[in-house]
Amino acid sequence: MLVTGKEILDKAHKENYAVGAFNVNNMEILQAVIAAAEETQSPVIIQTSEGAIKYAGIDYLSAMVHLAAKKASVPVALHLDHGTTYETLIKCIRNGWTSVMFDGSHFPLPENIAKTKEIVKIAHACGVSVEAELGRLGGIEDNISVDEKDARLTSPDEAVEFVNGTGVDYLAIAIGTAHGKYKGEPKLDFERLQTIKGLLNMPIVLHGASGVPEDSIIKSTKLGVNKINIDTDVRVAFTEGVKSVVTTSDEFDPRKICGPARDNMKKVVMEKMIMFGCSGKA
Ligand code: TD4
Ligand code: ZN
Ligand code: CA
Repeated sequence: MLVTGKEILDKAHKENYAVGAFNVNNMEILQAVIAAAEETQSPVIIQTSEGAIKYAGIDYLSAMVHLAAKKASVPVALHLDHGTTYETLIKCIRNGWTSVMFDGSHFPLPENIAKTKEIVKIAHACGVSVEAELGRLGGIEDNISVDEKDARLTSPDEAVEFVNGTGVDYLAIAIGTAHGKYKGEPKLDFERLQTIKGLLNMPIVLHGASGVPEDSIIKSTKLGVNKINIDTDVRVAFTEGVKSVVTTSDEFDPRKICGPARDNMKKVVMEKMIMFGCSGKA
């Protein structure tokens, strides 16, 4: 069933576990994530970046995810990941997204607060939940590229000011993770996480979680992370699945190439759900 992000994450916050938010760009990824959620009885957040919307089309994504959610035996939220413009945010709200992220993390704090507050007003009037980000993650995505030297960990004082000033439902914080693949092993600032969670007492979001070692993930869920974004690890699972066919045969049936990729993604997503502590929480 389709639910809001807030419904899923308030429960996770209260019961102290994290829910996976997986980036979806096509039917196979969506089916893999939903199948993993059903098999582990996990609530799940399907998220689409602006790049995904550009690639697949907002109407296709909306129709696919609404169908998947309707058929699913677990709670499913449809979330916009790293929304940067009013245009995208309003379009997603109108197309049935139940959660949106406004990423104003590159603006100075007062501007980020003013813009986010406006989004919250509109989204909440439509029954849609809002995520925002404070601090800056390093790493590269299609629309977002942040040099390591510009990455900045979240200040606890600013986090309080930001949440009080905007009314967001959950906050993404920077504690040392980065988008994309890591060169070395990421070191997370758990003390900062603990401080922020204590001050805010609301759902906290961790971006860039692919490639973060299992013990760090488990520790961060214990300290109050409730939404964990995964993209790269699913991309890799897809590609490995495709390669396992195309490098070992002359196969040219897309179903026989994408099928194993879908199975491989499902396996990886199930592992994440169990690691995050959300299996059985549907
Ligand atoms: O927010 N995300 C996912 C970012 C996806 C960007 O997609 P585009 O290329 O379409 O812009 C995360 O926090 C996931 O980070 P990870 O390290 O798991 O990839
Ligand atoms: Zn992100
Ligand atoms: Ca990463």
